[in-house]
This record gives sequence, structure tokens and C-alpha cells, in this order.
Amino acid sequence: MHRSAPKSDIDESKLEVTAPKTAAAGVKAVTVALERAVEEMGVARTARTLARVNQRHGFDCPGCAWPEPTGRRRPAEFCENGAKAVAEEATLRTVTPEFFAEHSIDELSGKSGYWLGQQGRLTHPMVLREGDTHYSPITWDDAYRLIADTLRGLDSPDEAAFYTSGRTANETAFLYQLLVRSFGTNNLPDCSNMCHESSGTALVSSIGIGKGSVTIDDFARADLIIVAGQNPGTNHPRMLSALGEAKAHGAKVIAVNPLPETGLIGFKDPQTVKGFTGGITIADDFLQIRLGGDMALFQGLGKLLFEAEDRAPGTVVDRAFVDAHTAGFAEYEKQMRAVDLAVVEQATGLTREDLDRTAKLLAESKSTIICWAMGLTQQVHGVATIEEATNLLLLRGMIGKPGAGVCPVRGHSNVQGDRTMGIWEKMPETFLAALDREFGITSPREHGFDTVDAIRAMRDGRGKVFVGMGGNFVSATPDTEVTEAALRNCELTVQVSTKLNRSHVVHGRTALILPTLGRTDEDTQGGVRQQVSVEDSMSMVHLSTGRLTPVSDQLRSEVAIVCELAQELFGPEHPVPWAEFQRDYDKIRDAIANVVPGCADYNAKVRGRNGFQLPHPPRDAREFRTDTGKANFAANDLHWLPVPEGRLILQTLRSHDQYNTTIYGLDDRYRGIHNGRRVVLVNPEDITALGFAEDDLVDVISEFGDGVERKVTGFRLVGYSTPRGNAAAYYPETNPLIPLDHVALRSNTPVSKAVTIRLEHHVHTA
Ligand SMILES: Nc1nc2c(c(=O)[nH]1)N[C@H]1C(S)=C(S)[C@@H](COP(=O)(O)OP(=O)(O)OC[C@H]3O[C@@H](n4cnc5c(=O)[nH]c(N)nc54)[C@H](O)[C@@H]3O)O[C@H]1N2
Ligand SMILES: Nc1nc2c(c(=O)[nH]1)N[C@H]1C(S)=C(S)[C@@H](COP(=O)(O)OP(=O)(O)OC[C@H]3O[C@@H](n4cnc5c(=O)[nH]c(N)nc54)[C@H](O)[C@@H]3O)O[C@H]1N2
Ligand SMILES: [Mo]
Repeated sequence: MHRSAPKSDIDESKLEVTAPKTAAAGVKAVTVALERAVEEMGVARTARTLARVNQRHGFDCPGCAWPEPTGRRRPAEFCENGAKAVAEEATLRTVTPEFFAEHSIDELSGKSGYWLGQQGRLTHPMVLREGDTHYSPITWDDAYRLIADTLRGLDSPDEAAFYTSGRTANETAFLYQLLVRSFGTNNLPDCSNMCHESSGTALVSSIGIGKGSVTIDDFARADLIIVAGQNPGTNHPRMLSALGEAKAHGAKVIAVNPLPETGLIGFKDPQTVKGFTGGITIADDFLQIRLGGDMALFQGLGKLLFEAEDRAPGTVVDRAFVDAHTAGFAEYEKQMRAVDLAVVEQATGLTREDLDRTAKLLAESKSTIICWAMGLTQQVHGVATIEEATNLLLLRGMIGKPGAGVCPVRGHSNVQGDRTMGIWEKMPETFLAALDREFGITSPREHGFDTVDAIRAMRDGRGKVFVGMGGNFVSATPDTEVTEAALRNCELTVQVSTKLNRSHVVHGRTALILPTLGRTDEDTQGGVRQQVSVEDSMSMVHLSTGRLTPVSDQLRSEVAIVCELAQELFGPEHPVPWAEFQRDYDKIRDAIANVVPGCADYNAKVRGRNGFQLPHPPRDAREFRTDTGKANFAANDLHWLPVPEGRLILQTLRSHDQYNTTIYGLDDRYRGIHNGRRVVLVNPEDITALGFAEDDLVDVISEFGDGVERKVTGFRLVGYSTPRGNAAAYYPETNPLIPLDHVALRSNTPVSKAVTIRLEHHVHTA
């Protein structure tokens, strides 16, 4: 069997900075992907695994939520970072009971998240009881009993919170929320609360459904694609192929970003022969916007579109669409006409020429798509910003027509599916009623905790049990010190995980680690191989089948864990057929078909060639199920982020060598950062103006006005192309800087992309 030694921990003194790359992907991406894969899993397992990523009879890539093409699939339908995601999971390194006997919690809590993740796959259920210094093995039955006893001992089911990360498959997600609601709470925080919650909130209000309205085929039909607040070269690399194809059909692509992200600016498709030789520039235009300036940009463009309509009446505003399908147009028009373009220039850092050029493209476009990700959602005014983007499309009649629409590009591979299956602290009454009808249970109706509220509850002693279905709650959430104390306050923390992470070493008085199968692992129940299903960013649902032999016979599937726990918790008389669900996942899908809208005949449809597409009324029929029965123009007051004197505004983002809190390696190749992660990217003129020099070691202090000093130390200053007054640094190292109460209005999403900071010279302490 192939095994390689885990890597040693990060030594930031080895950090190197080189010039950022001008083109993404290409041959280098292929070699990096293969090297990582072979290192983790050996040649044979690499070949077996990578050949099945995103193929019709293979497994869904555990990387991002970008859809697979509907037509011919290429033999390698994955990217460098997908291959890293697979290698990370399919590694042959293991974390065994011997490992835990050797390393105390105290020791492990001194290690970086990178080191923890590199140790390998978890192999056995482990427990840490009050006063223990080390985790020790526990049987599955004892683990379930411990959880069930603790849950039953609570004063109220609302004292427990059940988190979900977006890798969980539909079948698990459906059963997990069923367990939680049967238990009696809606406390279902999920990673989406920190991710696209702002998109969902805005889109439900504007068009009546919180999902994107385009399909992958629309990309080839669009003539204008705006990519705002997103770094696809790193986080959705296969999207670059779709953008490349759109360009081949004549589309123009505009990147709106404070950073000149590699890939948008240059791209070599590793999957085509041409990719090995030349490359193309994806973005025809790059608007280097200031952090938090997008709302101003979209409003400025709105104003310019009305002015263009004045110059050539009947050519810009899609009157027929506006009259037939929308509400609130008059107020929106009034608001836009009052926009002050001088303020827009100040807020965005863009010139009048930039605005005019973009408005002209919008006015002339016959089919426009607007894509976005965390750069828009993780802002105080993220919801309003997305509404403004949607306003522009509504004005031009760009929803529910080929080649046009809204495209929030999701993060985790099944984060959208989890929501469809009921993972939400405030599912609508129709869903809860259907659930109750199907199973004869009574779901609670009071809304539960989202992620931020769950942390507040645990901090204040109102939350006593935390269960994590995947993810790394402690590292993914803001205000690390507060969150860690909140988790430590719990009576019991339970993590269903594939790999070791910080949420295992920052724990409640009693803690459990339940090791589970991943996407790539074969899942057999009662001797029969099972399949699960997932939904991508464009509402396509399809099956995923793992084929690898699990690294330990102690691993249980997430479905099995939920079903076994439910039987322990509820006893044999419970109306939900948990044992039957565990034996045959088709039975779960039959129940999903009865409960979840759009899922009728799920088992048959999901086995279709490309799976099936969930209904989307605006996309399918220009039907808008909003409070007005029409698409709503939103009228918002303008907000933007002036930079206080002597301060910077910091965004926290991903390197090219990580998956959220999972650090694959220390090489952010595209941005020229190597062998380390503690860097702050700042405009060189700001570095000088603030009295520093490039390469200085600094401490970063965030200022929220609540009297708390939030600080991270020993970061290297790197001069980088970003607007004056803006800075960037990696997450999760900078999460201690993000105040828990610094949240987006209406979506309660932590504001990870706009933290006011000041820098101080770092003083070495021995
Ligand atoms: N390899 C890999 N793939 C991933 C992930 C990963 O960690 N690694 N994570 C997955 C997940 S869960 C998600 S949510 C997605 C995240 O995908 P992205 O949203 O692309 O991720 P971030 O690294 O947070 O990058 C945010 C981008 O927005 C820009 N930005 C920041 N603030 C602003 C702003 O105010 N305005 C504008 N216009 N732009 C701004 C940043 O410069 C950056 O390019 O990727 C998914 N895919
Ligand atoms: N500052 C800052 N904070 C952020 C963000 C940001 O941009 N800036 N982004 C936010 C976003 S968009 C998101 S989505 C969240 C991510 O938050 P999470 O989803 O909670 O975090 P991940 O790092 O994706 O979780 C990784 C862990 O999941 C477990 N895991 C992996 N695969 C599986 C599986 O198949 N099953 C199970 N049970 N476990 C598995 C492994 O143990 C691994 O350690 O972070 C948010 N936090
Ligand atoms: Mo995400």
C-alpha cells in the first residue's frame, strides 16, 4: 500500500513572494494535480479515482458546485483543484486510535489546521470525556447512546444545534433534517449561512426563488457575462472553460474585482491541445473596483441605462417585460435617476469612462448573465447589492430567456441540494406540512438558529449540544476567540468527519469524532452498493457513486450514522422507517419525491442520462412567486465603504491551495505567494503612506467600535495590485478579526470581505 509521511507544520520564515501569474491552468495545473494525487494515494488509486470524477457512472467531484456539461463529457472532467479535493479525501494516510494515544489534545491544539488535515483519514469513532487528555476509542453503539442520552437530558430540544456543511448528499441532508425536526427543533445552521445566504435572501425577494436562473447551456448563448466578486480560476476552474466557450461564440466577459485574479485575466484550457500551447484572455474588460463598491456600480449603471433609454426611447428598457412581469418599476426609476455619479466614482474607484463603457455594453446586449460569489455576498449590504444586480437584468428583460439571467456560483458541491432537502433554520410552512404528512410527525414551526445565532446561543449558555454533519465549524466561523469559547461551553460536541480538523481539538466538555465515508468511497448497505445524489449550482440533480475501498472498516456512511442515531434516540416505535432507509437509499428518494417540491419520480429521473433539472419558475415560465406575484424591483439607498484615515479595509479570501479551512498546500501560485500563508496584500502606495515597507512583519488589528481588540500577529506585508485603501489576506487565519456581530443586513452572513483594520509593526517576542 502506498503511504507517504505527513508533512511538517508551516514555517512562515520560509515564505517567498514572486510576481503573480498572468495565466491560469495550462500544463502546470495538470502536473500539480497529478503530483498531489500520486503523493496522497499512489499511482493505481489515482488512476482509478481521477478517471471517475464527474463522469456519468462515477462520483460527483467533492470540489465546487459548478455543473457538468450536458453534452459530451471530456475524459478528464475535473480541474487541478478538483483533483486536489479528491486526493485530500482519497489519501491513504490514516489517523488511528494509536495516533490519538500518541498526541494529546493539548499538543494537537498547538498544530495548524494544515498539519491536522495532512495527518490523513479518521478511522475510528473516538471519545473525549470530561477531564481526559487524549481521545480514546468508543464503539458506535456507545457513541449513539451517549448522544441520545445527552439530547434527551436537555431542558428543550432548542438547546441543541445541528450544523451541516455543503458536502453532505441529498439523502443524508433529507434524513438529517428529519431527525432534527423529529427531535423538535429547527436549529439547522449551515455553511450556506456564511456563503450564499445573501443571494438567497435577495433572489427570493426579487424573483421568488433563491437559486440561479441560468443553465450551463446559457453560457454559450450569452453575449455579455459579468463576473463580479468571484475568483473562478481558483474556486471554480471549470467555469473558465464555459467562459472560454462563450467567448468563442462572441460573448464579452467583464471582471469586476478589486484584484486582477489570474484566470479571469488569462486562461490556458488544460483540456484542449491549444491549452498546452497558447491561451486566451477571458476578461475583455477588468473593472478594478473598491471593496464594497458593487452596489454603487450597479446603481450607477442603472442610472446610465435610463439615460440611454432617454436618448433612444424603446431600445433599452424592456417595456413589455417590465409591464407584464414586474412590480416597483416607477420607484426604482425614480431612485436611479437621483443617483449621483460622482458618488459612484468615489465609491467604486472607477472612472466615468469605465461606467459609460460598461453601460453601453449592457444596453447593447441581447443576452446578459451576471455571475457572482463571495465578493458580493459577504458584505454588510450584500443583499441590496445583489438586488441591484437583479434590477439591471429585470430592466433589460434578462430573466427567463435563453443566454440570460442571474448566476450565483455556489461553493460546496452540494450546498444548494442541502437547502432543497430542508437544511435551513426557516423552511417554509409548505415544506414542514409535507414532511409532517409524509411521516406523521409534528415539525416545530418556530425558526431555529442560523450559524451566527448558534454561536451566540452557545456563548450565552443557551446552546448545550453541537452536532456537525461535516465541516469545520470552529475555523470557518468568525470571531475565533468567541466561537472557540462558545464550543468549549457546550456539554457535548459531536463531529461527523472525514479528516482531522480544529473542531475536534476545540471541543465541549464531552466530545465525539464519528468517522464517515466520503464521496469517493464505496458505500454498501446490507451487501448492496448504494448511490447518493447531489444538486449543482444550476439545479441539476444527479447520482454519485463512490468506488474506492474505504481506508477502515469502521467508517459508516452519513446516512447510516443518521439512521442509527435516530433509532437510538427515538426507539423502535418511531413513525419514520429509519432501518429501512438505511438498507435501501431508493426508499429515501421515494420519500424525498413525496415531500420536496419538484422531486416527483425522483428515483427514475435521477437515473436519466444527465439526471434531471429542478423546476425554476422564473427560468421556465417567467413566473415569479413573490409577495406581489411579479418580479420585484428593489429600491435601495446607496451604501458604500469609505476608508477611515490611516486604516484599510480587509477582505479575507482563499488561496489557490486550499478548500475553505482545508489547506492543501502552501502555494498560492497565481498570486505568487509560496511556502506560507500569513501575508497581507496591500497597495504599494498605501504601504508607504502608512509608514511601512514591503516585507515588513505586521500585526493586524480590526476595528469594529465595540471596544474589543481583535488581533492577528506576524503577517508579512506584500505589495499587490488592489485599490488604494483595500487589503486582502487568507481565511481562516484572519477569522479572529471578524466580529461575530459584523453581519450582512437581512441575511445575517458574517462580513468576511470588509473589515476595517489598522497595521502595527510586529514586535518579536521570544
Ligand atoms: N479550490 C477551491 N474551490 C472552492 C473553494 C475553495 O476554498 N477552494 N471554496 C468553495 C466555496 S464554499 C465557495 S463559497 C466558493 C468561493 O468562491 P469565491 O467567491 O471566488 O472565493 P473567495 O476566495 O472568497 O474570493 C472572493 C473574490 O471576490 C473578490 N472580492 C472581494 N470583495 C469584493 C467586493 O467587494 N467586490 C467585488 N466585486 N469583488 C470582491 C475577491 O478579490 C475574490 O476574487 O468556492 C468554492 N470552491
Ligand atoms: N473569513 C472567512 N470565513 C469564511 C469564508 C470566507 O470567505 N472568509 N467563507 C465561508 C464559506 S463560503 C463557507 S462555505 C464556510 C465553510 O465552512 P465548512 O463547510 O464548515 O468548512 P470546510 O472547511 O469546507 O470543512 C472541512 C471539513 O469537512 C470535513 N469533510 C470533508 N468531506 C466530508 C464529507 O464528505 N463528510 C463529512 N461528514 N465531512 C467531510 C472534513 O473533516 C474537513 O476538515 O466558511 C465560511 N467562512
Ligand atoms: Mo461557501
